[in-house]
Amino acid sequence: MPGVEAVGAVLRELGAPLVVESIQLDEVTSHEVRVRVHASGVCRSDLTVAHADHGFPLPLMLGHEIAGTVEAIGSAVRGIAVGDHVVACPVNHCGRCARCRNGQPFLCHDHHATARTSEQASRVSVAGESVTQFIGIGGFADRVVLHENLVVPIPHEVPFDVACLLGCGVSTGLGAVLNTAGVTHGDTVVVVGCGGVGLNAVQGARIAGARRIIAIDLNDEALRLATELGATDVINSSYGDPVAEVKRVTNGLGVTHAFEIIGRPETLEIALASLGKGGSAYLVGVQKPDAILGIPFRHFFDQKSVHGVAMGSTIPQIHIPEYAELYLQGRLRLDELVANRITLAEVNEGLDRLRTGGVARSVILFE
Ligand code: PAD
Ligand code: ZN
Repeated sequence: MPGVEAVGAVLRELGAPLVVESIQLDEVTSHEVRVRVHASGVCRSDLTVAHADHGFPLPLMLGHEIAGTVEAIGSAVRGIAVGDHVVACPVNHCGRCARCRNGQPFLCHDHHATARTSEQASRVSVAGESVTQFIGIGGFADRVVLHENLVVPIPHEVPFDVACLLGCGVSTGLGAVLNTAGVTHGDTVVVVGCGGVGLNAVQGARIAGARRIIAIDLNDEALRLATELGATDVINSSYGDPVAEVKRVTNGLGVTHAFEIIGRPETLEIALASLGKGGSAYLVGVQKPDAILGIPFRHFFDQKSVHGVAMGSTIPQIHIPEYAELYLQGRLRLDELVANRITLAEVNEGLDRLRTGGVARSVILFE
């Protein structure tokens, strides 16, 4: 098979370090795009999937926050050209089903439509062995082939090392607040968990004009960044009862919207208990699919609700260019979110840093 040589970090065994090796990419088919990757963010979801079985066959190419330059396009690709600067967004969507046509590609009925079929050659392989691309991207590599629906052109002025964050961490955090919840001026917001995603929920609340933005975390550095990005109040929940503090700050009323961005029953409980009557909680954090949350019944007497959040209800082709524009205007802050710039060889250290409670992101830069 004629193809393209590349280098990527492959997960061969759950819990084991990723192995940097030569990979082979198949030629693009009609609806695919090949991207020369310049920057790839290391997200908590990569770490989660590297350590527990989430149903992705091994060997697996992790990574899904990429920015780069288009090198090749398939014959049917429209609106993306060779030389474009692009980011990838893992909202796998067919573009044709009722949900997609209704402006909800993040709920697509046929999200496998962006994958190759079992009759086709794998997009990525190592010495003839197929490698799974995590959520259709597999971005810990210097080149990727992916479906055009996951590729969004951005202005050349946005540097690659921050642009990569637009595809997942930024669009999930910002989108949960702006799109899923539709927070508006006058609303009061709690964000529980101010990491790579949560800090963007804080920024989303600032951009939406929320009256009060209360950031909760265990880590003072995360809370310092939250203040820089727009939190009006911060609470370190390791020092006391965060809910009592939220009630104090809101004159006993509780907030209108609370975002859980960790994925734990006890932090969802903080979010729900922080709400005032009729308030809405949004569960952004991810757990294994069969995990049980155990929500006390009392919350529902006050007409509180809990909503799931799929990728911040992002419509990639609409929202990502919007977020890039906000960045160029200085209204969306991205530079503060990148804590470390590393090489592909250091990918395991980047993942470890998430585990040991580091703040903000590591971004892999390619030559
Ligand atoms: P992160 O590790 O960068 O941030 C997590 C933050 O939570 C850190 O600042 C921690 O200090 C803080 N934290 C941890 N435990 C507690 C606690 N008990 N109380 C208070 N604070 C705590 O992760 P991230 O921001 O990259 O991702 C957050 C979650 O969002 C994670 O579960 C990830 O898988 C999920 C996610 N969801 C979607 C989606 O579409 N729903 C998309 C992308 C990521
Ligand atoms: Zn669809």
